[in-house]
Amino acid sequence: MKITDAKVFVGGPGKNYVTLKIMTDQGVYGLGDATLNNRETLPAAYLKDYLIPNLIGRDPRNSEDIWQFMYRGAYFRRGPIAMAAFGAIDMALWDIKAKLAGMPLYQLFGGKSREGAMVYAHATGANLEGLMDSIAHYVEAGYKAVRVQCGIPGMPAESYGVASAKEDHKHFITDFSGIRPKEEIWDTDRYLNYMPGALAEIRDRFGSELKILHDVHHRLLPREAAEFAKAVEPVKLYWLEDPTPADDQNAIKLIRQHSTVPIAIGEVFNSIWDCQQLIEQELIDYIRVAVTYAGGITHVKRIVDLAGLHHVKTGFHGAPSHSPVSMAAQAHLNAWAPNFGIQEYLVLGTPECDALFPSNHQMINGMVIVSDEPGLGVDFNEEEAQRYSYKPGSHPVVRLEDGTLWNY
Ligand code: KDG
Ligand code: MG
Repeated sequence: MKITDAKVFVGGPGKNYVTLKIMTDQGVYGLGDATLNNRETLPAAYLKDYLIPNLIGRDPRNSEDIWQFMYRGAYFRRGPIAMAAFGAIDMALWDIKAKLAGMPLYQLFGGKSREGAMVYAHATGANLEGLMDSIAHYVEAGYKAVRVQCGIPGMPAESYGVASAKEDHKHFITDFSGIRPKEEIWDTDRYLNYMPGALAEIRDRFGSELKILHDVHHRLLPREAAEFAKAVEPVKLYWLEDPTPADDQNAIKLIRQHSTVPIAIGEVFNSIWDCQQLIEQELIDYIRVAVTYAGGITHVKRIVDLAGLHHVKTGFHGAPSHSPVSMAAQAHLNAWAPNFGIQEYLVLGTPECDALFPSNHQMINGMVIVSDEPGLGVDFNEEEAQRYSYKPGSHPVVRLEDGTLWNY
């Protein structure tokens, strides 16, 4: 069996999904997602210029050897661009393998460990009142877990995870007016003064059952994060995400020494080596990697197994930049993983997205029910894809009030 061709498409409804399709001499094809948010053309170029020419003629069933060839063969290892490109190829090869076996992908990992995988939605408000409405919206829709972000009094409205108006419970990261980023202002003191009380009010309003998550989005210094984690301990968060930038992983020790709040980190990690210290030293409770940026199923499965040895559960990244292809790959891992925790879930099933990526994965009452079709269980409509093309866009950047550049 041989790989005969592979194509890369960049575009999508309001997105720049990077979709890979690998064709074989037996008519079976596989799909992968290499969408690296706001840098989409780079993994696409890596795929087109270096990887696809090296795939033609190889046996697609040898996914491990192909993974090692891409990783070890590159010499310059790791990095989100390369790992996103490897990830797409790896997903497509597992898709082909499971289609050949005539089984849903989770069967190749060891079958299902659960019937449905709990997800969390993003509730958001320009202020606390708006956030309360947004949480109520998701609770009524059946979600058991909700991430909560709101505007901070005295801080400019535009901030990570915060809806600028009552935008149907949504917030947007990418600005498609061009590649020059918008700037947002961050004020740590205002955040530290306001957010613990706001979280306590949310807990009071919604009671003890709701799983409440909160994303600090890398904004605090270690001591500030420890203060915050201590202050929010009575709220019993499901998790506190990215309290500090995880470049300095020792910093998490300080937070651990001061608080038992569960910590979730890893959405910007792209290799098991990024995760190793936090997992082995048991400094986190949830690992947030995504199959898209972390080398695909082959590599993420290794991370999940390492995490399992240290009581760390999964909480895969599922921001709206992930296409239904990588979300399907994660749905299969979530169905299998013995140490599954929760899945971030924002593929908001628009008719345009469903037409581009038809699939039978379902979301019922805040749970993803994995498709039983052979392979990843998601298809790609190439005719629909012709409607879309790459749109330049960017993440905002963040500055402190005095102009100092800060962590987005
Ligand atoms: O592209 C950046 C986003 O993926 C990130 O900001 C989303 O923090 C995020 C989250 O938790 O979904
Ligand atoms: Mg996050």
